[in-house]
Amino acid sequence: MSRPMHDAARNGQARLAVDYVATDAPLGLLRGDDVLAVFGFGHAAPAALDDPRYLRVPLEPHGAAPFEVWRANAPVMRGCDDGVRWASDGELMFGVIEVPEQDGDVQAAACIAYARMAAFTAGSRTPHLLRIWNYVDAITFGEGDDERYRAFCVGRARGLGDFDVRSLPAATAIGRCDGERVVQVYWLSSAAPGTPVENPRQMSAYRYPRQYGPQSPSFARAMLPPAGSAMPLLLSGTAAIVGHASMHHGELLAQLDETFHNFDALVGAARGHDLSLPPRFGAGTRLKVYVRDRDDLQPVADALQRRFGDAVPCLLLHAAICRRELAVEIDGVHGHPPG
Ligand code: 3EB
Repeated sequence: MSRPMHDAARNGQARLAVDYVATDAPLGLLRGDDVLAVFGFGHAAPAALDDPRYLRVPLEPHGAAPFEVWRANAPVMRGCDDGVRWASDGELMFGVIEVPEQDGDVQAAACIAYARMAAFTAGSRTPHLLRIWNYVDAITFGEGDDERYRAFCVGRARGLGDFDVRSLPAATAIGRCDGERVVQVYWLSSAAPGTPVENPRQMSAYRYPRQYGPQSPSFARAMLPPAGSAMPLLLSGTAAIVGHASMHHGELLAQLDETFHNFDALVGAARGHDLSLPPRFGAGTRLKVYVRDRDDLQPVADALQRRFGDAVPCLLLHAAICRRELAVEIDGVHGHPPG
């Protein structure tokens, strides 16, 4: 027997809608009892709103500064336990952990954050990690294996403990630019497992060769949501990397084009699992575009306007990419246009 859509919550079906909302009154965004998370960006956004569902990401937006809103199934429960701020509708969990670095030890802070996240999610109704965002200050500071991104990768893997690379979540790891040495990790996990997707144009990050550090980065290129859920494909941070090599050093717009070639291939691979996914980015896509140099923000905004017009909501953020030669990185979600 088929059930009507509004029974989704009782049906055990995950639902997630991601939107960018312009408002002067973010508190109002938290009023909905289907709201799983709200994100503000940059110094103008409130630092806190006395609600674990709200998080400020310390990256400055370019131009309009919307809030990002995640809606799930009502009712959403929430709390703060074991150093974790969380919200959950029983099918999906949003969680956030912020760990200050002791004496700049990013490896130790990442290890603590990941061990805490792993323990918290494993003990919850929503143990399957779908997607993780990592914000680390001064991410390319330090030389060789002392580079802070490499140290972060070591701490992340240690904190995760034993894991199978074939079930790693999708992820973003980006440099915050505010000088606060706090490792900020937030995630989306679910009651039912998703399906990780790799990119045929890119080597799996967890197989990167030794030249990129002692611990290869622990993430999948994308995550398909649990079968039967009303959720978009979750796209990891994607840049102008082909195989394992960075392309187009010093060529901003060529890097942007290469990044979209990578997305075409990634969405193609995801469509191998779910042919109903639109082959092209459109009204069901949301992109967060991370740009390293302030002076590149407007050229990237112009290029996105030429490529998509207003068809694809994009949020531009000033942020450091974890390889110095990469000028731009993009993540987001991709699904069906709102019906
Ligand atoms: C790359 O493709 C670019 O370490 O979690 C993208 C997404 C990148 C996630 C991570 C790193 C991470 O390797 C960098």
